[in-house]
Amino acid sequence: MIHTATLTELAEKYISLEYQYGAHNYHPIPVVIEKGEGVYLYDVDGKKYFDYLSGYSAVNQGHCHPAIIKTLQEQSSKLTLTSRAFHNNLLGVYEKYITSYFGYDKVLPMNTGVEGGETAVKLARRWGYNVKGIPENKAKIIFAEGNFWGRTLAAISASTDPSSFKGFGPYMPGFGLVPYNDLIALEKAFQDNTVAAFMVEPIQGEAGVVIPDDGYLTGVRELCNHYNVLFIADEVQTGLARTGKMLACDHENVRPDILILGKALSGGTLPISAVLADDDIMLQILPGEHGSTYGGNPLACAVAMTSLEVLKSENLVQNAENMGQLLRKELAKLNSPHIKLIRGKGLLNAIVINHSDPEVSLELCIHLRDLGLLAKPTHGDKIRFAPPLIINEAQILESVSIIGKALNRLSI
Ligand code: IF1
Repeated sequence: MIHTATLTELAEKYISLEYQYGAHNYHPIPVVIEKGEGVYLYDVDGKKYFDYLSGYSAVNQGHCHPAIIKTLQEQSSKLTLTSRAFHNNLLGVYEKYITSYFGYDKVLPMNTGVEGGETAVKLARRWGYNVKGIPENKAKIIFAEGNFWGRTLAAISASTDPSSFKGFGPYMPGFGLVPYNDLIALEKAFQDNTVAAFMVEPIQGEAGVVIPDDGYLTGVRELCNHYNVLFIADEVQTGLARTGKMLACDHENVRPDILILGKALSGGTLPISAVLADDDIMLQILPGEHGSTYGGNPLACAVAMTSLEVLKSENLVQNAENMGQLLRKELAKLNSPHIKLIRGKGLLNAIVINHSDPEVSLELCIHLRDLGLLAKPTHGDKIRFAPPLIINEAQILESVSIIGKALNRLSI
């Protein structure tokens, strides 16, 4: 039994509306948020919390960042959508900005992270047929076990998590799997010359912040070069300063052939994703062969440029690195018998607790909530700690004090 604070009538009212009128496709932590500002969230009763999920790394710049909101307000009162049937005065400016920001020839703008993944898979297949010479409809894309790149039928066809794919078959053909962090298995898979690409997260977020061995990404790059296979990096969650580098691939200075970004590309204000590649890949898709209603809309272009600018102007890469090191050091100093493992890079961290029963990690998150910090378990015994990258030293120390108190409240 979890002995925790009960919800107020007001909070219960909002939750019951969701239960009555909304699909039951989530099981949220019982808290009702009304306001976000920087590293803090406020519930409908005015209680303040540290946000240690950051919208799954969509809010790297902090909630309602003033500069991003200013851009959002100004552009949204001027022009929000032209569709791609017409040009506008922001798309080309944004495309130049983001391609020089990350060093690629071109960008294909989409909306959600999973649309970015779908776009990358389509680009890889088309490149496989037109450039690598793979027979029509025979292209294979390899993924790593434990991957997560979204909820579409293609994305779940690559999944090894039954809660993602079970009961939604039949699945996308031409997808293969190798163990994560295993270069021998990857090279074996590449013996098949119908393989067009390998799509991988540089750190697996949903799997519980699984960090591959040093040299893994370098090995992926070398094998992809050797076997003429495209390296697709899914940096939807790990990108944009989250891991203490602008891209997680930068930890090994490897350059993927196709880069997928999302989430914090808008600072948590609206869905914006982007797929970057050089001309030999990007120009395989011809006019009218791919796109979306909102992809590259002028509001998204304006917001994305400000969101990217904030990462640099507020030095969030370095802050994520410094505060991440401090967070892991202070968590270790707790010496809690409940903590089995602390792992992470930058401010993408997780603790693995010493209890396999998912009820225990949920109980811990409820105690954290009562003490003023919001976090969520992933895959049973892991709890992700990923605050906005603007967090400062005093806030880290206060957070760890809360985490220590919550661990001491565990009833086992
Ligand atoms: C949910 C998880 C995280 C992602 C990576 C692509 C996407 C995601 C590495 C797709 C999205 C989100 C989805 C969201 C919760 C969250 C999540 F728990 F589902 F797995 F972060 F780990 N690549 N991740 O992490 O991006 O289409 O959602 O914009 O489905 O509840 P999206």
